[in-house]
Amino acid sequence: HEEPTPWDPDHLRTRFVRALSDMYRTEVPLYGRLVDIVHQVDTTTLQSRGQNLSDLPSRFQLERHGAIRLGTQQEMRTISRLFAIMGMFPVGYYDLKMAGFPLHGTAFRPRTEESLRKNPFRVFTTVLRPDLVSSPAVREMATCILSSRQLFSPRLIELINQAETLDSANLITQDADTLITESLKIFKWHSRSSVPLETYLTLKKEHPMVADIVCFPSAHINHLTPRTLDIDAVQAEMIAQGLPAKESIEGPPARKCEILLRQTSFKALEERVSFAGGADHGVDGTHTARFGEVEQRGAAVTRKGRELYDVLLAKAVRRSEKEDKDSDAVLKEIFAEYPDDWEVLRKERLVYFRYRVAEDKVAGGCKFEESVHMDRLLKEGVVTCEPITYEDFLPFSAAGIFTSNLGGEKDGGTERKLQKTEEESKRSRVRLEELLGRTITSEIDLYDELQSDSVKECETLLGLSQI
Ligand code: OOG
Ligand code: NI
Repeated sequence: HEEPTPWDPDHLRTRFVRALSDMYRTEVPLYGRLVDIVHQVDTTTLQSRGQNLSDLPSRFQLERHGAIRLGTQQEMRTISRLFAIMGMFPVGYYDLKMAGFPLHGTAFRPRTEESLRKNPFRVFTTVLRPDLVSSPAVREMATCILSSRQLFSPRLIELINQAETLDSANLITQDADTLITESLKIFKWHSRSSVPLETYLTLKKEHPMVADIVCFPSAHINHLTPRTLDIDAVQAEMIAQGLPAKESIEGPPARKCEILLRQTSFKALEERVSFAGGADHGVDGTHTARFGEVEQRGAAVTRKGRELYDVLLAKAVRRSEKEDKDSDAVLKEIFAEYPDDWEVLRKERLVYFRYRVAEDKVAGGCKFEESVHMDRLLKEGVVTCEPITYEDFLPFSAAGIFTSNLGGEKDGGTERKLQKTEEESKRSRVRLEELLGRTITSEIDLYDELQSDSVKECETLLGLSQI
C-alpha cells in the first residue's frame, strides 16, 4: 500500500470530512446522539449477519454527505475551486424552484470509481437566486449584505492559488494542514448574526432560506449525514429515544433490491443567536437551520428506471393526499409495480450494473465465438455483475428535507409541485454553470459510462469484439 501524499485529493477529502465531523459533533451535540444511534443499529444489523463493525473498512463510518447554502456567484466559484482540490466536482443539477425555494445547486462529489471507493463524501451545495426573490427591496438588501461578506480567509485563497498553480511535489504537508483548518472556518457556526434582528425578520418573511443564507458571517454546514445499514431501524430508534425525527423517510419504500436513496433526519434545532444591535449591545433571538440526517443508498437507476420512479412517487403522493392514508403504506403499495429482483431490473434495463470477468476466468483463456451475449456469460459464471451505487441526490427528497427543517412549518407538507417546463430548467442549469465557470457533469452520463466501460473491460479480457 502506497502512502498518500499530503495533497492527494482523496486524502485531503478524507481529512476534511473527519475534521468537519468533529466540529459538527461539538457544535450540535444532538448530532452526536444520532451518530451513536447509527452505530448501535449498524452493529446489531451486522451481528445478525454474523459480522462486526470492525470487519468493515474504516471509511464506512465516515459521513457520506453534508450541505451548505451560498449567497453569491463569487462564493460559488471559490468553493468549486476549493472542492476541486479535495477531488469533488459539480455533478447533477438540482432546481429547487420547483419546490418553492429561491435556490438551485449541484453536488460536489468524486467522479471516478476509484475516488468513490476511497471516500464518496459529497457536499450538496445550493446558491441563492436573487431573481426569485419577489420583493425588489429584499433582493437589494440581501445582495448588499452579501457583497461585503468574506467567507474565505486570505490565507485560504493563497493556498487555493498555490494548489492550482504549483506542482504537487512543491506543496508542503504543513500547508495541507492549514488548508483544512482554514476551510473549516467557512462551515463553522456563528451564534452572532451580522445583521440586526429587524433585518433578519424582514429576510425571513421573504423566505426562511434567504435569512439563513444572508444573515451569518459563515456558510454554516446545515447538516452532516452518515450512512446506515438499516434506515428503518434508525428512524424507529430516533423516535424511541425522543429525538425530534421527521415523520417519514424520504425516497423509495423499503425493498429487497434497494434503489436510489432513502434518507431521514431529526428536525433542525432552534438556536440562540445574538443579532447586531446599537453600540456593542447584541439583541437576542433564535434561528432554526441545523440538523442531523442519515442515508441509505441503493442502486443507480437508468433513465427508464428514473422515469418509473418519478411516476410512481407522484402517484403515491397524490393518492395519500386524496385518501389521507398513511403515506408509508401507500408508497409501499404503489411501488409494488417497481420490479424488485436484480435479474429483472437488469434485463429490463432499469438499473445500472458493473460487470466483471470472474477471477478464475481472467487468465483461463476461455474460448468463445466472436460475439456472445452478456446473458450467456453471466449464466455460465464467466462474468459477474453488481448494481452500481447511486451517488447523487433526489430533488423531491431534498425538498422534503428542506421543508422539515425550516422551523415552524409542518413536516410532510412539501408541495410536490409539477416540474416546470424542461426549457426553463435547462436555462437555469446553464446559468448555474456560468456562475460556476465550469460545466456540471450529468450523473446519468457517469453511470452510463461506468457500465459501458465495465462491459468493454470484459470484452478485452475475454478477447471478444462485442458482447
Ligand atoms: C440541502 C438539502 C438536500 C439531501 O440530503 O437531500 C440534502 C439543504 O437543506 O440545504 O442534503
Ligand atoms: Ni442531506
